[in-house]
Amino acid sequence: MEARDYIQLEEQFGAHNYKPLDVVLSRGQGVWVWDVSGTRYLDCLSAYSAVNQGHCHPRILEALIDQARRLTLTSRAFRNDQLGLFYQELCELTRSHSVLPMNSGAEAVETVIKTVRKWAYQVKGVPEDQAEIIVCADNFHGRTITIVGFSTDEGSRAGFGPFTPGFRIIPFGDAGALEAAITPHTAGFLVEPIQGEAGVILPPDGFLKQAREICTRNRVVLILDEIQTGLGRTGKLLAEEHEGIEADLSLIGKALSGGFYPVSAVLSNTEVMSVLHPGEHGSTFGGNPLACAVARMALRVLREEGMIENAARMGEYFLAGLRAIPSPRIREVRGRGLMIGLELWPDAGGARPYCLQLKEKGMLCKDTHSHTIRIAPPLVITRETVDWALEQITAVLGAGE
Ligand code: IF1
Repeated sequence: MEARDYIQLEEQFGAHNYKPLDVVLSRGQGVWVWDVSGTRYLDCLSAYSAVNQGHCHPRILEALIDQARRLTLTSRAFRNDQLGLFYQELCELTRSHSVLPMNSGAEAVETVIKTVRKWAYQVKGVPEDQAEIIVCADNFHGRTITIVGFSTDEGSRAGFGPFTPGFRIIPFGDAGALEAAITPHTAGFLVEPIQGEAGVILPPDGFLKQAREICTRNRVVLILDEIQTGLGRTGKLLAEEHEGIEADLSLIGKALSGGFYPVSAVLSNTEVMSVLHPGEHGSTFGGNPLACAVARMALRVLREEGMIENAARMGEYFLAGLRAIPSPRIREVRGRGLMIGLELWPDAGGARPYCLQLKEKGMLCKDTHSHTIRIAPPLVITRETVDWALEQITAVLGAGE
């Protein structure tokens, strides 16, 4: 079969909730992926930071196969020999007090919404059904009805109402607005340390530290959504480390499995999660032995193979290289570690045409919010490969033409 045959099947039988580039991938290894015709591409999306460890990491693959031969799913009606070890290793690594394992990132977000609401009623004394959670404009936290209900992106929410009440929206990065939005009913503040989908938007320096102080002073649970920024992407294990703070609850997912399996988790370093009692929350696959075995190895290779430090070094090098490209099209280069956004001037005609040109040069990038090209390769990228990528980007976006 040719690429067009696979595309035709997708178009004929699939829901049309995506408009992907017409590249049909069949193999991945490290930072590289190959399409069905054998053409090689540098993956500059990493499945939105789910493949931080590189495609098909051999040690994670081995852990997957080994566990899959023994036991994949027990339900939480019974215990298994991987869950406790996963809890212990994850808590030690993130200095967390406890963990609640789920599957998708959105499920982790929904879990934290339920948890902080219950904490507000049972511990903070907020009147029943009056809890409020503050979120930021231009957020992206997933695709469930509750989550898109507090999105400010019309494309994510139009036609899906009615929505879940109990959310207040403030401008991203505005500590004064956060303070002003807090009421006696405020349960939590949910925020991405860097807004990924919004176009790799960094908050003003010190914002997270201010948010930490404001939340502590007002007894508001600080929840950091690190599903995309976490697990080495920004050059630290968790992005919160750049500001030397600790969230009350942190959400991780995506690279928690190195791209092999849906695994997410709510990390708690306070008593907040103790409001949950047996039978009040869960999921069929949450905390299954296969997920835990894969996640344990995904976390292990991240540390043992120096991927977090490499992300910091290569990110700094990549950002400097991008900022040195003489280009009338590039408005701003933003990012931290290997979470990079290349914003183009509106008159450049949008980011997607350049993503198509980069694809012809052997690089797979994704545009976001029309004018920004995301650059987020697996954290194992080498300096030579970054140099090669900079050459392609210069050829497509540089001062020529
Ligand atoms: C799609 C976007 C990124 C996330 C943060 C929670 C979730 C995500 C910070 C939910 C998921 C994914 C969803 C995926 C594309 C991708 C995405 F473009 F949609 F917005 F990364 F920016 N918090 N992001 O980034 O996790 O339920 O997906 O496991 O919907 O196509 P999930």
